[in-house]
Amino acid sequence: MKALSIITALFFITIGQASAKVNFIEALVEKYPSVIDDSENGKLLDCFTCHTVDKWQRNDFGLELQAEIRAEYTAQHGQAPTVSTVYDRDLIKTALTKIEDTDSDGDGYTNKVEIESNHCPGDYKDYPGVADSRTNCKTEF
Ligand SMILES: [Ca+2]
Ligand SMILES: [Ca+2]
Repeated sequence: MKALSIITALFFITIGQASAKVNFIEALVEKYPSVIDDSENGKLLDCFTCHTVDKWQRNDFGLELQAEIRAEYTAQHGQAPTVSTVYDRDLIKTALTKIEDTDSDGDGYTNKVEIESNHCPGDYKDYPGVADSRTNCKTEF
């Protein structure tokens, strides 16, 4: 019985992660259509735009986006989200707007400038003007 509970919990955690990824990527594309149009390889359409090599951890951009999403969710619903809350695309887009003039990774370029030029907003080593042949924003800090 305990094994079944663990399997069930893992199933819902996995579904939650997949939904979070899909919702984030859909929100990113809706807000910044250039991530597809200007991207040769879809570099930003991946978990590593917000997460580090260890996908359980967020990079600086992911942390700021998470904080804004939680703040916006709390403002809209009158209560803080739970661990299993799956956010809708509009909420994610609102949070993206709120942090687009921020330079999350401290490389001198705002998140909006980086995203619209196909550079990683959570990786200070990748910014406009730097050649980067990676196929995603995977970094090892
Ligand atoms: Ca930046
Ligand atoms: Ca950057």
